[in-house]
Amino acid sequence: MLEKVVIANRGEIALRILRACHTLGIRTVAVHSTVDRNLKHVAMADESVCIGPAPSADSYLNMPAIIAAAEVTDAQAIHPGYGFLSENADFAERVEQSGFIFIGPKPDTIRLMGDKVEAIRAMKAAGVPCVPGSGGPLGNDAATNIKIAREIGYPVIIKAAGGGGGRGMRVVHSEAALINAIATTKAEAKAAFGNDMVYMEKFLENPRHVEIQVLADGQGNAIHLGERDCSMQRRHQKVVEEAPAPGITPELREQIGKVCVEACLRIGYRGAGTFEFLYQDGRFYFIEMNTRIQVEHPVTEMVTGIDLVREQLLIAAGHKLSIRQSDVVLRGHAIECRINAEDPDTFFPCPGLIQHFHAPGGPGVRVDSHIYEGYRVPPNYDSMIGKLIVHGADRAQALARMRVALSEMVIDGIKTNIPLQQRIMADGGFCQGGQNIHYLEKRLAERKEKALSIL
Ligand code: MV4
Repeated sequence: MLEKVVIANRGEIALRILRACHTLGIRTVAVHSTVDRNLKHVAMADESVCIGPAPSADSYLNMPAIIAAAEVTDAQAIHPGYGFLSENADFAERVEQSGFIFIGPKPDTIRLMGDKVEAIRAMKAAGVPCVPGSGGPLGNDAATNIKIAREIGYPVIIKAAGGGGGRGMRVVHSEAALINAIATTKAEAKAAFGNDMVYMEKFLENPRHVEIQVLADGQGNAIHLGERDCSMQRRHQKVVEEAPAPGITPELREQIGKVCVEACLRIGYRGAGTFEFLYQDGRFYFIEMNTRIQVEHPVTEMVTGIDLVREQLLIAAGHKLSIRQSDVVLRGHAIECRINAEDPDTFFPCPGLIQHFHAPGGPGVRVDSHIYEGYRVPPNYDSMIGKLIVHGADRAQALARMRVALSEMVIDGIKTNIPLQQRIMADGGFCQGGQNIHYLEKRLAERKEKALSIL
């Protein structure tokens, strides 16, 4: 087993990784910025190293500082968590070149998935269903691009190869707007990612975001752990996630899961991974693969009983997968509400001092959070301060448990989005299940309209 792991992240996921390490008897090194000395996991870690000032660019994105921390503490491996350097192929490569284990896929796999054009090409070749599209980068010939769009059929979407997660995309509804849209998307992509490569897909108008969790050991074994529905989002930020996805039959799950497992084996995937699909009219369309542990991984853990971070650590230590596909049994339903330090109406971030904190509890209730009374949420990072996850025998029970848990949860001193989550858990459309990616934003716009007409 690994002996000592550097946790190259902060907040709730750093604490989550620390718990998985300690459960396996692995010692931990917390690396943190100056404003993060008071993080909960820093106090709990066996050792800690300050790696730089508050700005992420100088601390959590500071590759030499993180690798130096592994060197001075004589650690063996580095867990990147999510965000920050978690999907940076150059970082993974430098970690390996420095003699440490990067807890994640091989650098080349991360690089492949970071190039969305190449990722789609590889997945298509591996038999994964993709959105009808250009099947490669767009060239500079207008006539050719017009022809490609006509064949796909409008509306189309232009996406940056270096983008992902909603960055660098533009929907085009007519031929009149196509050439300009391609030029603008290319210019923006060049500025944002230093790469002006773009591709074209059919724009799906009302899809759901359904993603498949996989685990692979890079030694010829791979399994899938079913799907999550992450359609409840605002501005490409997920707000609520659940597993399983409402309406996905066991047959459909088995079919798409098998396809993902085959693709993992084909590309020699190692570690935890997520295949992101758009799901519309009963069909799955691959859009991207995430090569990290994801924020929403707990809903999969709750319905499968599998500790995904533990599995990441075991795979990194060179173990073969000990779970067979037939061991994976989905039980009940899980829902996750992201808890953000933000105004529930304006979504404006609200950092500050937490004066009182009461965590909810009871059967099937899980709180993944690093906050405590007296903790000050710094203004320098993402506003997510925790996740409330519930499990129930079915969706109705999970919903009921979430409503009670949200009503029990007290976070005083700062504004949080708990009131927003309470409204979502009471919303007719959400309670029905299976809403598409535009649902939340539509409901929020309606609410804003109503408020304006009253005042
Ligand atoms: C799309 C799409 C419709 N059609 N691709 C946004 C995030 C990035 N991962 C891909 N995204 C989309 N790609 C085609 N061909 C709609 C979106 C999209 C979206 C996807 C998932 C979750 C939320 C979304 C919100 C707006 C647009």
